[in-house]
Amino acid sequence: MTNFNIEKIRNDFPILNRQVNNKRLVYLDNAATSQKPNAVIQSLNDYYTNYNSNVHRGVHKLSVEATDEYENSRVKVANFINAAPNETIWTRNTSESLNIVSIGLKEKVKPGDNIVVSRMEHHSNLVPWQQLCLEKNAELRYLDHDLEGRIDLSIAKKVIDKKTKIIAITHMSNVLGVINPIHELREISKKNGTFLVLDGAQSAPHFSVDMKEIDCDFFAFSAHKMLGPTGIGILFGKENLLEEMEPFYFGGDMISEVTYEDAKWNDLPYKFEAGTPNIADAIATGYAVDYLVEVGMDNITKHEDDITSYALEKIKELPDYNVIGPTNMNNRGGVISFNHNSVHPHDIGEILDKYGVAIRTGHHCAMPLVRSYEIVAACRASFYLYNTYNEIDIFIDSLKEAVDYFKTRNS
Ligand code: 7TS
Repeated sequence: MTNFNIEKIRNDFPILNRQVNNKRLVYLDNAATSQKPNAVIQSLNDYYTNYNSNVHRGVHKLSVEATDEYENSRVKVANFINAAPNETIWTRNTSESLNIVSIGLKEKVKPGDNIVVSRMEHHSNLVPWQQLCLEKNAELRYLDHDLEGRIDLSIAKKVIDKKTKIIAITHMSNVLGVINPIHELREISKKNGTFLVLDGAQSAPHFSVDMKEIDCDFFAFSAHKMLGPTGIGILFGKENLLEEMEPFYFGGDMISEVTYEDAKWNDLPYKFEAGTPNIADAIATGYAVDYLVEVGMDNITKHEDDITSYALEKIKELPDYNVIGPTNMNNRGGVISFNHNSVHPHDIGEILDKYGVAIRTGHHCAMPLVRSYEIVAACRASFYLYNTYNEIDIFIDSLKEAVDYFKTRNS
């Protein structure tokens, strides 16, 4: 694997040297947010130290520099997903991106229509559609999946019909780790003339996504899950659809002309970017993208597949632990949810923390999904480019220790 040097990569992330409870940090909560390399941290410092200024306004040097960096970063993100810069809108996060789409498509949905989602959506890609259906007296329909999270396409063909206006689905589940069959769903959506909205929060950081190839109408993701800062997200939308859509926020920068009576909207993408944007974090996102491109998305996917497969086999060997989601590597990413038969997920999470191992426990913002497995919470380990086999070994050993701890305590 060219350019994939795990030691070098780890050296680029200062936080990975941190001690937690006198142990070296093993960070396995990447689905929640990723760590940041020096290049991203330094770009924030550089902006505030050397050229902090507002964008699209002044003719002075600092404003020109800030505007150039800000727009250059948009081009980097657009290239990263193979889209045009004017189809690449800065938002706050995936949640905001999806809300903008749901509000923008509101007028397309009439009483009696339906919107189709999967049963594994993060609340960000469920609640906006639920609310839209309630408001419009439309029906929210679900795509069923099997125990491992595989969507049944034969059922999907029946659920999606001519009354379906929107299919909104996660590209990869943040709980099950399953990668959904979006190409097949695109075909079904085309036959029925529906919009396809993808939640790319867990896909864009981990494998290469190409808007032209996927051919979705909208795609939402967050910089903080792909080595970038918090507070900045991206919404891709096809140009003709964004042109048609009404803006969500009104104010500075999103207008081309204002009179006392009315206003005209600015060109794309500015129509959707009211007010002073999150300049520093948008710029830093460009440096995150540079980093991912330099390492190579295919190398990252391969590395994650290798360690996920290793971790999956090890968890499966542990007595009384059960994997929730696919138990093989077909169409799955580096997220593994699991539980123990008798120890509560929060207790496991706390014991792991004593070993410096950070995992997430809870409902993972997918309450209906977690409940459908007749559990209230799950443990989740999620991996990224800087995780190592050695870290997986530490994680697995600490899972054993957690059970031993509770057995001894309760005996
Ligand atoms: N969609 C998916 C699939 C996600 O995993 C998340 C965040 C979001 C949307 C929302 O992203 P945000 O940046 O707007 O918050 N997922 C998680 C998680 O799994 N644990 O913490 C956040």
